[in-house]
Amino acid sequence: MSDRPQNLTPVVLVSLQLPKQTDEEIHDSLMELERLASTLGYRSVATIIQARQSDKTSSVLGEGKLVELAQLTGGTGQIAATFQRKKSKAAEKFQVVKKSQDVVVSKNEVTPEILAELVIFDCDLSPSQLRNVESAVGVPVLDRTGVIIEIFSRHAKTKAAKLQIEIAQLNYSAPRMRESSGGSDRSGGGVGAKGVGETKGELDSRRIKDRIKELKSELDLIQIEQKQRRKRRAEENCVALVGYTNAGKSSLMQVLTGSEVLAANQLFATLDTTIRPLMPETKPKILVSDTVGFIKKLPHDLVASFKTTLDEALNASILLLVVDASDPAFRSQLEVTRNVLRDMGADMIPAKIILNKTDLLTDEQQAEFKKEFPSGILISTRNPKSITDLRDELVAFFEKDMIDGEIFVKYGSEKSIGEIRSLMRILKEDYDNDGVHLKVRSNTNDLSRLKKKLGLL
Ligand SMILES: Nc1nc2c(ncn2[C@@H]2O[C@H](COP(=O)(O)OP(=O)(O)OP(=O)(O)O)[C@@H](O)[C@H]2O)c(=O)[nH]1
Ligand SMILES: [Mg+2]
Repeated sequence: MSDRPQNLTPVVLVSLQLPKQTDEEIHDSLMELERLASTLGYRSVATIIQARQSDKTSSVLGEGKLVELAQLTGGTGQIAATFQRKKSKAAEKFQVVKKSQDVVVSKNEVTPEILAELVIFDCDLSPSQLRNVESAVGVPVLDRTGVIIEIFSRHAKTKAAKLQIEIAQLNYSAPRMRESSGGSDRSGGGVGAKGVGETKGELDSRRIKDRIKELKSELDLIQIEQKQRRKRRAEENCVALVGYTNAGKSSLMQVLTGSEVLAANQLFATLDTTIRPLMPETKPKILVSDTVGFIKKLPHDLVASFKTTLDEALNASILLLVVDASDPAFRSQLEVTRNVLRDMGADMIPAKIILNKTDLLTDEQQAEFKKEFPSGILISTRNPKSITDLRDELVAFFEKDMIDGEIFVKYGSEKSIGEIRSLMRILKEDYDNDGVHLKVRSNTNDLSRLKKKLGLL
């Protein structure tokens, strides 16, 4: 932990180990939570794991553990009957000013010289659990969904992504607001304000509902446009890059297409689908799409947004399932990817497993993975030869459904040559007195359509 920037907000990570969960699952999940937290600029200074029969108790943790946690944050350790969530802007945004001294607190070691300013649970908490724990620890508490939604909201760039995240955020915060605003403050009604007998909580929730409706109809409009664009592309050859977050999809997109998409060592760097032609360009053109990454325990509301964005991938003729083969948890990450694709009905599309980041693997590991994934392709986006080989495989994939044919274009019909060049690969061209004889490799459909057009059929 010593090589981390020291100006990051110190946080405590908390995990519950339920009866069916193995130590390894808990460990991997906590490692991932730590990466999610660091994507938001937080630094984990302590981790607490407690074995529990259930995650549904009102205090989440046992009494003793709650006190232990509170010692790391400077809280009382007691659940207060009346607790108001901190109203400060900083607390709302989960950003708290950093304190001066810096001592790393390791697991279960209570050294409260530096107090954690935020607590993150690696599970989802109900609004009342969240409030109870906050009252005991005295600092804001986030759950896994809260963290992921926050990352999405910071990374959303396009209008559609922003709308989707705002809907997810409102759905997430609505029940929490109802809890904190209490049941009193009943109103007799007023101009444009609360309805008769409506409490402040009910008013807030009505406003939220209205806003969600508004956002959804805006989103619908955008999605109609997207669908039309997708329809136009349906005829084209498409490869979709899909996989767990941070697997290297955007990096692969960059090297396959020469485009400048954002690749970063962050979780959920990409939230929108980008489509670019494979470079050097092929005939017919092959389009590559980069998509949003997957993660375990994806919040419900985000699953919906994901699916719309991922619909793009459903159009593809082939999926490249990109995995970070240097991550010890990559097998379970691949499983998550496959499950999401199955849920979306995309498991019928031909798929190839791409084991990325071979530069971080030993020769023995590479040999082992080749055996384990005989049809997998090992690459490193940093090794140009492996990328050229992958590109050749893709071209071969699309060419295997093509046929060779001959087309004769009379002088005077040269306009068709442009269309032929854009759709087909020209293997040979011979000119004679009447026109040009072309030998082409093409889709069956394109070939017969053009032949009909030229009166050759
Ligand atoms: N060592 C190594 N690092 C790589 C390789 N490919 C990608 N990376 C790094 O892995 C990190 C994640 O890469 P991205 O391309 O952003 O991953 P992504 O799958 O698009 O991630 P999301 O957009 O979050 O879903 C970046 O820091 C990359 O530089 C590789 O072959 N070797
Ligand atoms: Mg990406």
